[in-house]
Amino acid sequence: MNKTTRKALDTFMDGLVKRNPGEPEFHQAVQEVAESVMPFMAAHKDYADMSILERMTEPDRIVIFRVCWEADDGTIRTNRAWRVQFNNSIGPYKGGLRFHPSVNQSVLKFLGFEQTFKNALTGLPMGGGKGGSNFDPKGKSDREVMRFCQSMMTELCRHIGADTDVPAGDIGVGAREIGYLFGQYKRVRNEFTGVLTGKGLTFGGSLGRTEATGYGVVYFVENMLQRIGEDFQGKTALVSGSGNVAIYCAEKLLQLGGRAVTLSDSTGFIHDAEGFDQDKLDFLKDLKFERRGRIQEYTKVYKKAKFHAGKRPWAVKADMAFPCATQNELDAADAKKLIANGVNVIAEGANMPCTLEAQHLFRDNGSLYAPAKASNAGGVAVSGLEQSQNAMRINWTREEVDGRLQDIMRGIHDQCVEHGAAKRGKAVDYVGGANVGGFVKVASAMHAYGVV
Ligand code: NDP
Ligand code: 2IT
Repeated sequence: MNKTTRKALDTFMDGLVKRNPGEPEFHQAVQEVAESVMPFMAAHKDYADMSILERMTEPDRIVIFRVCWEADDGTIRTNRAWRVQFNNSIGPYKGGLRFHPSVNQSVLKFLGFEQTFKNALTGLPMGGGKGGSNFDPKGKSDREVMRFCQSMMTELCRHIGADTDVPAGDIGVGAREIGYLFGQYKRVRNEFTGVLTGKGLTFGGSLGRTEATGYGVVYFVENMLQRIGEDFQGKTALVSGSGNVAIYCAEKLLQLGGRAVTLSDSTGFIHDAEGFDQDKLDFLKDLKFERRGRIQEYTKVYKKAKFHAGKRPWAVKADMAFPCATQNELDAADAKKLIANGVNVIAEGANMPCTLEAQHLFRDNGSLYAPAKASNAGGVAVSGLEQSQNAMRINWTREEVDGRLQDIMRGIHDQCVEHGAAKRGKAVDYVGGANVGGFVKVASAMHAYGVV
């Protein structure tokens, strides 16, 4: 980046930080995109003249509301919920709902901002949005979760719709929550439409949506490896998290000849040096998705595996790393350890799991580094396919959906290569490629609309 562009970037970021005080995650997500897009805009003056980046970093609107519900013991609880409708230039707002005590406006703005670029990369007509609540589903009964979801949807249903805004799952929101949310939408609006994705298979869900994010990450890396004449055979992987993304990432790695050797949750990580085979993954699916247990229980059954309380897996020796839990779970110290251990492939399953410093270390090192908005787009891509199936009132087979997912992930990979092409013997800049690829699509639509 030359001096003039660096100065323009700093001035832009100073303004953004002033306009959005106390939102560090949002600043971080914008900084990463601006680092890629400002040099591009220096060569494409019409985007700068139209203030596209300034407009793109201001959400269209944010709805904030109270959610009251009654706990099993009769006490009345109050949570806060949000829907950030970030940008609908290329389609209805689309993005998940997160239920976690750490949810706040900064987290949801970073997620909605990133979603806008990710959705554009899929090639499907989806804008960007995100929502959620500081509600903590852990330790709550099914009935409590149901009452919370019904109360939340009673308000949310005024702001969403199949052609307006289509939420889905994210941390803490899976099949159970989507069922309760969809049931309440249908009841209040008297409408059976594709207003949510990730639905159950008996009421409009798509085959393959549950697995799509984790499988998609591995398909993305398969493309990266193929480009340099490699594959997964015999490679080991550090995977963090043990939710929807992490478990299906480990499953697809296994199917393609690799092995995950770690998984984690908020209590610590497990290390199984032999790797997770299908029996072990089935045990983990039951433990985490049905019984909602803690990861340590795995080591009671598989006694050779070790549990490391309160730790993250990044110091374990392996070939690849797939952070699939949450934002900023891999920092500069972790990145240095990974590089020192020879881990050369880092693919983000979670959204923004690497700090900006960690990301810079990987890029400077020439690692094969896949940024979230490219590598975890498989989930929202199959959500887009679910919307199409709902609109046509048909269901595709698992093979049809999986084939389309593989095509979409290859398409995203190729856009990254196109816009982040290797220069002077350097590695492909997948971060720059994803940011510029997503930006160009949204920006050209905004340009066409004039000043709106
Ligand atoms: P789940 O709720 O299914 O699983 C989340 C996992 O991450 C759990 O193992 C959880 O542990 C762990 N985790 C969550 N928050 C923290 C935290 N603050 N510290 C440590 N561990 C934590 O969520 P998903 O698998 O759906 O989502 C994981 C990531 O992937 C998120 O960043 C999400 O935004 C992203 N993503 C999800 C998509 C999807 O389709 N579901 C699509 C694209 C991205 P514990 O159970 O102990 O809380
Ligand atoms: O971060 C994400 O892409 C998701 N949580 C999935 C969003 C969706 O609409 O399927």
